[in-house]
Amino acid sequence: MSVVLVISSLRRSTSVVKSFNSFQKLRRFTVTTHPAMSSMTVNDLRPHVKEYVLEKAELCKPDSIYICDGSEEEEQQLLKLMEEEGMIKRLTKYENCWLAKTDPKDVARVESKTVICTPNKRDTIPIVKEDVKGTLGQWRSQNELQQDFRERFPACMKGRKMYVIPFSMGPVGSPLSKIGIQVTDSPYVVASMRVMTRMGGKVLDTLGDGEFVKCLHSVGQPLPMEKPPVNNWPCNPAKTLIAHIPDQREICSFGSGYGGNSLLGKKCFALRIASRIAKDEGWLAEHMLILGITNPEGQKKYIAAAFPSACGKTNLAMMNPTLPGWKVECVGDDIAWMKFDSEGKLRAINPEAGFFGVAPGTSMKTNPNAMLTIQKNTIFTNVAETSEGGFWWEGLEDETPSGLTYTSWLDHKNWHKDMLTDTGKKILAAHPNSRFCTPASQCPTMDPAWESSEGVPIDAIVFGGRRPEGVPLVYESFDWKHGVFVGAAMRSESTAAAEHVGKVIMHDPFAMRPFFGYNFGDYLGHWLSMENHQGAKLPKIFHVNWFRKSSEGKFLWPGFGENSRVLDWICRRVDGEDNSKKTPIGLVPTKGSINTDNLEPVDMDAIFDLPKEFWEKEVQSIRTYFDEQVNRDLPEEIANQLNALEERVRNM
Ligand code: TSX
Ligand code: MN
Repeated sequence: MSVVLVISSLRRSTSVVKSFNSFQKLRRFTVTTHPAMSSMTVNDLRPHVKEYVLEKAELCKPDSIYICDGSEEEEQQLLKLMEEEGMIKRLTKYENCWLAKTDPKDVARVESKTVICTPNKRDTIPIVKEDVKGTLGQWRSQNELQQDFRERFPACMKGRKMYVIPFSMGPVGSPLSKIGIQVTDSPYVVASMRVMTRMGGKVLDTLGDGEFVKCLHSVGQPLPMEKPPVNNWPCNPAKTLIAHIPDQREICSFGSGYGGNSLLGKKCFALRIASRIAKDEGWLAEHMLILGITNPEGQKKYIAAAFPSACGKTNLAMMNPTLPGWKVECVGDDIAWMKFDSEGKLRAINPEAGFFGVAPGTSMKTNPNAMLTIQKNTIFTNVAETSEGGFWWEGLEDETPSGLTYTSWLDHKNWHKDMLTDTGKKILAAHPNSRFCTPASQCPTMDPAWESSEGVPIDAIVFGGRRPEGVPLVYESFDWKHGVFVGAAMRSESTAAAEHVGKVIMHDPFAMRPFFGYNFGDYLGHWLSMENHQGAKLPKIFHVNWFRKSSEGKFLWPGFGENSRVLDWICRRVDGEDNSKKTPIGLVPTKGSINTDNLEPVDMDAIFDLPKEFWEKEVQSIRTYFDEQVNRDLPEEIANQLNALEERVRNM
């Protein structure tokens, strides 16, 4: 029967499901409520929600079903329960802060096990060139996915409680928001979803009989387990699978409890499924921070910016500008949903309610506002702990009192920075992908409009990358089409996955490479089509690079709060100031138009130098990438943009 249900969930028709008497199904589960917790039962759910929940309960066979109300008391009960089970531990130095340590096999998103299922492969990914491995997502056929599900979900929640999480991505009731229902057998996921989304009964009221994104999650370890879980973190790495069925607005995730794989509102819904919904409905779901910036005259603008990992996106979103009289406020640090309003202005919301940020590198020096945010009500994952009951990670060396001892994320007691493994490798205190999960409302610089239901008006879109060579501090695209090309051609330095390989400059178009919900060629077509929107007043598009290095290998730009000098120039471009000059790659600041008052000496000539040989190679790399990965799905307009760039570089 479970198999039938899985199959039915893959087809549009739900008649098979509907033929079951939902009362009969309901009888098989204890529908109890925890004392002092939600009093809602499955019977209180609207028919279409109840049907989804019971379908998944019938499949996964949990011992009981619990409907989350999102209350403070519920959160406390769950945290207490996890503490008793040894899954989390209180960080006693702070108020309501917790530390979870995962099974070391479950520490990151797993791209190789993330798939999208559509009737045709080409709906999901471009047809790659012969003998090339595609890197723009992974397609799974309906038949294969049915088989995958049959091997995973039946009875996977035996002995566990199934939690039902009604959640809103975006302010509850906003016309830009969307609702999801996640069922999960992980209390860690419930507690984290309460931080990251708006969760609870109010969402169900707003949903009414409307559509919701279906989210199924299981850690994939029915009870009793054959072996006890590592770190009291049940998961099933061998069978991990994160599957998206965009036609059905459905996500099914198995085997991993780690954030990106299990907090389904974030990457799975707000980026992959939402980008597909956005294409269908004529808006944009992007991997972008949103910030508000006010100049000394009190004029405010909003900027949306896309950066690949390790570029300091959260740091920029929460930045304190060094330019006197300027103010930066945070709307969001990861995802932007953007839609034209009736005036043709692009308006953005942050669909999230919290920050799930990388911990290492975060400090009072790099991001004081993040440090202030995480002092209470925060769930930490895979960080180290101090003898004071505080958190610790690489990057906090200069900000910790002496005389403390440390326990590493892997439970090395008396950890110290010179500890080595048997094979001579450095032992880190915190996992490099360790996280804080913290309410956005606690950030001291949240924008007054961060929860506005109409969204904030976007004046500029910024793309960026970590580019040690050749790419100037900032440039503006000639027009919208060129701007879309700049997004498509994004690259960034990252540590290669393979060992012994140094740093490589990876292509990461729109910082969306792991998150496209449909064919990247069609995505480019959708971006290009924004120009045809009736009365569209499109934002200007820029590219920035905080990471250019001198020939001696030193960073040329001080970065962090000094980046406000670049944002100032961008704001004046938006206001139409004549402060740019044309180059082969775009419009760059005229000499002296970037405010360098009271800035340490900086080699502006080096920061804006455009070496011809570098750009010849860059054009080649972009061409090879487009040929291999996007192939015939590359819109002609983008191919034309590349040819035009090549021609301009030839004449440099
Ligand atoms: O986040 C960063 N930003 C954006 C800040 C708003 N980082 C950290 C990146 C890792 C996530 C940066 N690192 C930035 C930056 O603008 N720039 C750099 C490079 C850099 C690092 C250190 C110094 C200067 C530049 N200087 C000293 O350490 C003294
Ligand atoms: Mn992200």
